Amino acid sequence: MAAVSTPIGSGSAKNGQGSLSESGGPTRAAVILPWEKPERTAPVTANDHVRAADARLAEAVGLTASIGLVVVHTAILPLRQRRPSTLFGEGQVAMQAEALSEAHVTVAIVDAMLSPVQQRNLERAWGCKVIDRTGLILDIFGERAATREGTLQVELAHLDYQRSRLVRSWTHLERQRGGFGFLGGPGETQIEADRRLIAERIVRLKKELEQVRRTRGLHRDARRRVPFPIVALVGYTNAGKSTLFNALTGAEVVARDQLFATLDPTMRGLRLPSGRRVILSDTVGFISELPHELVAAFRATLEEVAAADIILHVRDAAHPESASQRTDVIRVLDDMVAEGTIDPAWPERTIEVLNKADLLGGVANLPLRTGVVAVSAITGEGIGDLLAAIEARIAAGMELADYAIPPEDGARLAWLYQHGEVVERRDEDTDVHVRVRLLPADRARFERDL
Ligand SMILES: Nc1nc2c(ncn2[C@@H]2O[C@H](COP(=O)(O)OP(=O)(O)O)[C@@H](O)[C@H]2O)c(=O)[nH]1
Ligand SMILES: [Mg+2]
Repeated sequence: MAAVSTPIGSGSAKNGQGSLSESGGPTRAAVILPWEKPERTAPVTANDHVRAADARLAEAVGLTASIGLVVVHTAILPLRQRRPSTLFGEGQVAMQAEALSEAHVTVAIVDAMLSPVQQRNLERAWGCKVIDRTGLILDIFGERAATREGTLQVELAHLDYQRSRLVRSWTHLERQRGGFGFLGGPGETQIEADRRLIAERIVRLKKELEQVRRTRGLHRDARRRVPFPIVALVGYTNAGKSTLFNALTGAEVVARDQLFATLDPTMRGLRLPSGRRVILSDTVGFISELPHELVAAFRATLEEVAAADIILHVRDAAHPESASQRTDVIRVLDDMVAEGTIDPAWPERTIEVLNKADLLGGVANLPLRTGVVAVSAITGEGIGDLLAAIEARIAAGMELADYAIPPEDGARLAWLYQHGEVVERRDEDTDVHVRVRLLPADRARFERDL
């Protein structure tokens, strides 16, 4: 396979926009995928091989874009051997140096594990920051860890990674991006700390993590914060979760409500056809060949899923590895059952969403099974059916409850009308008797807190 080099938007770079990143604009990034020849005996055709490389590159581009970097250049570089000094061959390094500078790239993501030496040599040759796959993924997890446990877990994985690395300065990016992201560094103190300090910190983190684990329940902060059922999107990176998230909520006025304005940007309000409000929650995508040391950190980012009332398992139906991706997602959630981080009934509140139906000739071309809905987040086909399926799933999970409420307690009564379906009401002198259908979580909340 020949080297594929696709400068995206390099035209605009020539118009002087390349200095944007220095003046605080979006960071211009490149994504470079080293690609090894398949074994001669491997049961794949040359065509499969190219498709697999393209899919892998698309994943890396998606990951890079998800932390706000603007991808202006991509390349797939066939590897004949892994050179210890720079991973890539001399000619490849030189060609990329030219392309990167022409596209005014300030960060190059290499979609592989790099040794500290390779990373440093590439940074010198290319005159920009070089981040490897592990570093990129850690940054994504760092941005998305929402709970104490998640934050600790990600920091732990980062320190582990850092321990084997040379001290580096990240000040340029840190200034630009700020926040918690590890691309910008978890704080100068840790980056500059010597190995002994890092080791001490790891020991302390592990202790704290144990402490947090002992006290955690299945009830999550995110769940308590919002008064509506949560619908969480899970699935592989590039399956179309964010596109679906926008397709479902795009025209939603509710998003501008005070309540939703205070939620993080990965949560948004959505009104179902019946008028019921739910919260849609986008999550960190699954990543192919996740480095082993990042597995725990990844799972910690799935907490939102555990707390969700409905899980939408979004699949790229057109992906060459669609079936094995499906199995992976199910296995990870099942493992979380074993860990006690999600309840065993999760499949009952899950809807499988076969996305990208447009690439397979439309929704009608996809096999229909119960619990599965085919859609195209891009064309909008099937979205109505998906909304109906969410609605039906929520209704199926509801329980009937009877309450007697003093008439002066208008707030509690209003709460029941807002969160449930009042199926019967009898107003008597002393009490209002209502029979209401409620989600189990809402019922528990009403009986406990209200
Ligand atoms: N053809 C097609 N492309 C889609 C569809 N949904 C998403 N995509 C594309 O797939 C890529 C990844 O989508 P994204 O929503 O970022 O995936 P995420 O990583 O799961 O959030 C983007 O290039 C989308 O434009 C779809 O229904 N059809
Ligand atoms: Mg996304």
